[in-house]
Amino acid sequence: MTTAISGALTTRLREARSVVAFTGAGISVESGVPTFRGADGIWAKLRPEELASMDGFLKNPSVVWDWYAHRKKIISAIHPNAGHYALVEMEKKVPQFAVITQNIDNLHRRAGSKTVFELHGNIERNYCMKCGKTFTDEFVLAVAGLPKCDSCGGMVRPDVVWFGEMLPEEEWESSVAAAEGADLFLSIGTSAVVYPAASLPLLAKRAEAYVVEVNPEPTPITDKMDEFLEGPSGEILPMLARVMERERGGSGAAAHS
Ligand code: BV8
Ligand code: ZN
Repeated sequence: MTTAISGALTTRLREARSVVAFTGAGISVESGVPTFRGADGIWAKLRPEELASMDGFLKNPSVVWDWYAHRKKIISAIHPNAGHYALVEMEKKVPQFAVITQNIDNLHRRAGSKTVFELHGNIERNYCMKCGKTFTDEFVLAVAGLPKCDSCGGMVRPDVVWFGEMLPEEEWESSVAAAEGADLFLSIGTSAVVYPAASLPLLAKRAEAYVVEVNPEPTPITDKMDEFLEGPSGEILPMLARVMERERGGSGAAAHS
């Protein structure tokens, strides 16, 4: 694991007024959430892109629902980890801080992050595809078989973005603005292969942010980063938060005023 960080990063941790943390499945691994490409069980034979798509749902609604019910149960039984909490600490010290996540596991909010842009939705929300009525997990997990809307009989689906579907406009616009305004951009635990989300680190780089990747393995964007911190986010992010605390002399949030 990388332990040393550059002077340039130390300076940004001390002086950055706008910081973005862009996260993928890797930040939740140490909480026990399998990565997206690490699907286990009966679903391992199907490509995630097949399961997480309208075609896949219409072709095999019960297979797709069982996959989401399985993931809902895993996620409701686990907790945020030190990586999530380190971002909460950093948010308290920086005037403008945003978490942009591809994760649907709601762990950033559960850790206490305030500004969170969910690009691909949230697995704890569900809605009727015909009338749009929303449903809790209690409702959808209580019914045997496929959950149906109790007012129009329509099919209920998780409120996540499937492949081939547009991202929620407001979340996307806010994420682009945050990336373009960042002094420091952290790309954490993502393989950076799913678009348009994967374009954000490069967008920030073009807008002259200092871009840093945190991952135990290199990714397709590593060679375009200013710095690569090799290791698990649950260890590296607390280290960065400590450096920020030390460099900012324990001063509380200069901003948020
Ligand atoms: C769209 C929600 C407009 C559902 C998800 C341009 C080029 C090529 C293809 C496209 C393109 N534009 C659009 C496409 C198509 C497609 C796409 O990108 N396909 C890919 C596969 C090539 N994009 C779309 O369809 C998007 N919509 O473009 O609409 C449109 C419409 C019609 C036609 C054209 C365009 C919608 C994409 C959103 C899909 N929904 N999730 C659900 O979760 O069920 S995507 C899902 O997969 C996640 O949200 C995430 O985005 C992605 C998984 O990636 P990661 O999170 O990075 O996870 P992964 O497992 O891959 O990697 C984990 C990483 O963690 C690894 O690097 C590992 O080393 C690291 N790691 C492991 N342990 C740790 C760690 N890191 C730190 N600490 C550790 N301990
Ligand atoms: Zn309905």
